[in-house]
Amino acid sequence: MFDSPMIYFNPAATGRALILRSELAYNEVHLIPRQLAARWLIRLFLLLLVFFFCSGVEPAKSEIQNSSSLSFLKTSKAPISKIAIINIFPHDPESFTQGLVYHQDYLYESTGLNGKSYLKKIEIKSGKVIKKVKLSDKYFGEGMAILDNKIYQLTWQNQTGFIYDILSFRETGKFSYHGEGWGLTTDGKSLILSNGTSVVTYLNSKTFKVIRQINVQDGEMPVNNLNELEFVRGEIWANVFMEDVIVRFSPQTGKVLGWIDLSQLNALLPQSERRDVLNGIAYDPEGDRIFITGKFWPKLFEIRVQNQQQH
Ligand SMILES: [Ca+2]
Repeated sequence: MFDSPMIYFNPAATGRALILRSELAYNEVHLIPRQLAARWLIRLFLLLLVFFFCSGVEPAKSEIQNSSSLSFLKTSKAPISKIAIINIFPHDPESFTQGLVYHQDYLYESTGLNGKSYLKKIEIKSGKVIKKVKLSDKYFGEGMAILDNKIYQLTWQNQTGFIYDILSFRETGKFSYHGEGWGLTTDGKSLILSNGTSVVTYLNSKTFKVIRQINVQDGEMPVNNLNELEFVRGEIWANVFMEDVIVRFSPQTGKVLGWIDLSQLNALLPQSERRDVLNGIAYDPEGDRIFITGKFWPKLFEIRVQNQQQH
């Protein structure tokens, strides 16, 4: 039987705890050093256990950490591009960014985490939120797209999407889809959805029926963990979850056309554990601008993709 440190955290058991504590003090002076050391090791283990469970409130997607190396690109035959940074704008460090879209001078952002999921309209230069809607706590916001003056927003595991009027942010409908929702974009006709695998699904934007699916492959290698999406100059771009890269692929075949290495942004971001992964691509077709951010990032980057480097 252990003298669990948890007993001291229970206010309802204060009296009992005091008795236990005095028994504990008595026992400690009568224990031989080896027993005492074992007991303190057990307590340390329990404390670490408590700390582990208390800190484990992030969703599964952000719990999985790995070394964000680009080593998997070494086997790729597709070209890899570096970036140039054109501008840096403020971004809300409380935003767990899941979807980012540019539309008529503003950015629109969907954020995740239960109880912290929003749809926001944002002024680019200041980062100021012009309009926002909060999702019910049971929903974990995911990717979003704008089509025909409607905003479509996915949720992670609820298999429920929301439709909003772009001007009023009034919810005008819901839709369902199979499996998880991660990223969302549009080619101007269909909704295009990722689900964390290498498969991208085209949905009819009226009936929400599956039109077709493509498998994103670099040669023979499927590209898994496809996350936030953006339709850019006739290509689809996707954040690869937990990697500092964007993959560019054909909307018709899923064939990888190239990679964009964003690892240089790391040096410009806070080196704190809270800052999460790269996620968020928005394209301004009128100005040919590309905006990039990440989960809990305090900055939004306007970038230009530089000439492709061959292996
Ligand atoms: Ca996007």
